[in-house]
Amino acid sequence: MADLRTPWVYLTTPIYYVNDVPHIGHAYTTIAADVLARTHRQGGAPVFFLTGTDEHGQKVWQSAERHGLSPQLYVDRILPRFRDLWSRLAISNDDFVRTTQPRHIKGVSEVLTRLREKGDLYEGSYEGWYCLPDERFWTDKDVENGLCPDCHRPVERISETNIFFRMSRYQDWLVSWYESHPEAIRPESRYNEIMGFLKKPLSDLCISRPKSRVPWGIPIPFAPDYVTYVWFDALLNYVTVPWSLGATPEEGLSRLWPAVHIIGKDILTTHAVYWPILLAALDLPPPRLIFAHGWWTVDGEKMSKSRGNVVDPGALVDLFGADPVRFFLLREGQFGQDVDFSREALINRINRDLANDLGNLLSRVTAMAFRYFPETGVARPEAGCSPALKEAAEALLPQVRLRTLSLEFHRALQSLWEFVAFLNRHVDARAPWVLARDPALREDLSAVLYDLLEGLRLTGLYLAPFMPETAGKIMEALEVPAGISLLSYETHGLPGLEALYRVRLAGALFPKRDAQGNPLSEEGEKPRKSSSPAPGESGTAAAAPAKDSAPAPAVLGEAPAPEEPPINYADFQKVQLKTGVVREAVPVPKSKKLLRLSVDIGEAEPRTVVAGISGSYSPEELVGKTVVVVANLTPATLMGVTSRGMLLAASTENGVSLLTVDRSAPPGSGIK
Ligand code: ME8
Repeated sequence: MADLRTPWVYLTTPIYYVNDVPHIGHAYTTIAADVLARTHRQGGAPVFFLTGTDEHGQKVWQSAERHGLSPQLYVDRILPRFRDLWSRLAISNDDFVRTTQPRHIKGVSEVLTRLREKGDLYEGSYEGWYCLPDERFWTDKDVENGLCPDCHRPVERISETNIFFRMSRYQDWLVSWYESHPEAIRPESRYNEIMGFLKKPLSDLCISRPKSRVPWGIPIPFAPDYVTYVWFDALLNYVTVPWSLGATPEEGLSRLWPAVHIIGKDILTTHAVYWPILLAALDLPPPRLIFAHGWWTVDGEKMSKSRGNVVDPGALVDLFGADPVRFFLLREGQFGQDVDFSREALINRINRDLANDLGNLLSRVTAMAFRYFPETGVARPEAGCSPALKEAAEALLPQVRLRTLSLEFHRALQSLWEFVAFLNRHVDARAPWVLARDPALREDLSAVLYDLLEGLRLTGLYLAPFMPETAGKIMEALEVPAGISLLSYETHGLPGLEALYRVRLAGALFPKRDAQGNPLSEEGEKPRKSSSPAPGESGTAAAAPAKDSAPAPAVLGEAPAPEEPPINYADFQKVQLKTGVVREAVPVPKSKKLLRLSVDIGEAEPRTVVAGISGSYSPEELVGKTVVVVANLTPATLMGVTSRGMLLAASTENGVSLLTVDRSAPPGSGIK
């Protein structure tokens, strides 16, 4: 076989059936491919990213019938739902294939002719079971209790003459190819699944359907009574498009081939068995990589129309915007494993990761730069950025890219958020507002702000493939020349690159959301009036209650409920409040909410404090933070750890927000 390997990155998604509208599963695959495409482009590689729609076959034909439309009119009407969604989700595909396009039909006819000439097709009669939803045949030994072994829906008995592709001929070749290329199917569990499947003898593939039964398909040039089987037609899109791009098919393909196919686990067999065999029959090398990701369920259940729980990505974009949806889908689960969707999880991610960690950072830092250096801007110090920033950037940011390139999207985002946490700690630890009070410390103040602005620029650069619009807004606030997607890691990834920052004030990047997902006004972010948080909420005073999930104690500082008598000042003085600095934070084993903190409150040894805040804070972001501790509370043992203090925090609809001090105060300062 010709070796057609090139530096091009050719990326594909499945082409989706247009018998229904798109849902989050479709969006998931397409967003993942988009992030990969954008990351390659920022790395300087030429990319061809293809997605599209699968428009033939019995399912589409039957949907059209149900709607009283011709199949062509029907698919033309559904198509904009996909196209519009991709444009609203900022999908940067280079081409969009429809299997009803003349270029694709021409390519499929060409393949059929070539295979026939090669002797890989034959006419045979078939009697067996047929699964309509999967559009595939099964033998007696496959079918149990009249159900499809794949989707478990009823199968029909069918007997007909058809055209077959000699797939079995290539089985030994495929097995030995996979044996020497175990990296060709990812994750590894899917590779093992296919190797297991290939232990059984392969049947030949029936690639036609009689027109009398399925009239909606690509005609077979040498068999006028038949149309092409929809899967055979669909798989070929990955070559018919590049074929159509060159002066000759070979020239068009030779730039791009072989492709990286990102698919869901449901269509692994067609892609990892039928497809490479079809390619081999066409004398083309197998795909570079087939990555089969996991399945989205909704609140723990399969997504289906009959359950009425299909999540519409368009509605999510309407409410939350494209970037939060893109971020959530790739951050929430491991690509390759199944993931569960819940609105609550989405809102938590928006409030915590996006609004608190990233949005607040940008608005705080730009506000300070704007306020303290309105005339001159923040210039790069002579020595460049600090070694601390350099070290954090060099340790974490290349991981973002490497992990994305190996399709470990959630880990890539974890690394990026570790960098954001580092920047937040830098703000707390260097307290620019304290430096700003002393004119002698002006240079220090400028250097700290420069670090933070550079950190934000680098965050924007590495965030761009995941959240292009947000990255653009960050760059706009920093007044870095626009065109973020054109910025490359190589030339723009160095910490200390920008000479001067004249920032603009950044508005809130992400408004916080209430439980329904509606944006919260400042008002809405005030603590609720109830004096005891709902069960399961982390609670306001952050010392954990006796059990992990029990309600937390009442909120300190809230107005007492009317029936409670007021306390006098002497009562209040009984509570010993002190500032503390968190030195260490680790999860309490087997607990969902508890963190074990080591808090320096100015005593000989730091105190161990157990706090039910892990739903709202990650351990890393706590280290270095100044907190307010109730120091004279009777010790309590929680999940086997004795807590000698309690942290104060405000309770919001979406978790807790720790109390801290407005200006720096040494550990152990008294609070009145
Ligand atoms: O199978 N979770 O099209 P299709 C995650 N036309 N991903 C999901 C998902 C879910 N719950 N549901 C769907 C077809 N997907 C054929 C493909 S390719 C030559 C022909 C995604 O509209 C996932 O990528 O049923 C899955 O493989 C694809 O949508 C199936 O889309």
